[in-house]
Amino acid sequence: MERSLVLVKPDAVQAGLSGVIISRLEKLGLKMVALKMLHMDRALAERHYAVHRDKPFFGSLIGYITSAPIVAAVFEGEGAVAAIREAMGATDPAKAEPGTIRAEYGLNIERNAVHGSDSVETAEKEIKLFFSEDEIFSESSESKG
Ligand code: IDP
Ligand code: MG
Repeated sequence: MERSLVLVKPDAVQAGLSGVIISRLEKLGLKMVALKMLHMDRALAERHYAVHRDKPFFGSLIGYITSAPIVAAVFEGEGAVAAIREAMGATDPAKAEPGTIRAEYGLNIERNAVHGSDSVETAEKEIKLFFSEDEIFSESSESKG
């Protein structure tokens, strides 16, 4: 089953929006199969955002994402990646569709409340950075009873 990694970013956790954001994703009909709060260290942040290493905003992004705890979750369901990207809205909250999570809760293009994997392949890699298989409670992997 398709999975996506979601991060509630430091600005949203600090603002008390973790529950609201998780709830909105659950209402898409996706199943939350993993959840944890953590404070990302530099090494994890640089691996998670490796694709942006050469961007001018990379240093600031790493500083921001490691500045305070985040909430990490895995959502599972058909079309999970695209459904979550649509619910999040565009990277820049100012350009995000009204009613999307970033339009409602994002502060600016960097502090934009939420991360969601951009493809099924990326999701698989990202999930491995944050969760071990025994922390993921999907029907396909739950045989412990
Ligand atoms: P995405 O999160 O919508 O996939 P990406 O382009 O992959 O957007 O960028 C990753 C993250 O880097 C964004 O969510 C945002 O926090 C930050 N970011 C992206 N573009 C900029 C920018 O132009 N200035 C500052 N931060 C940015
Ligand atoms: Mg991206």
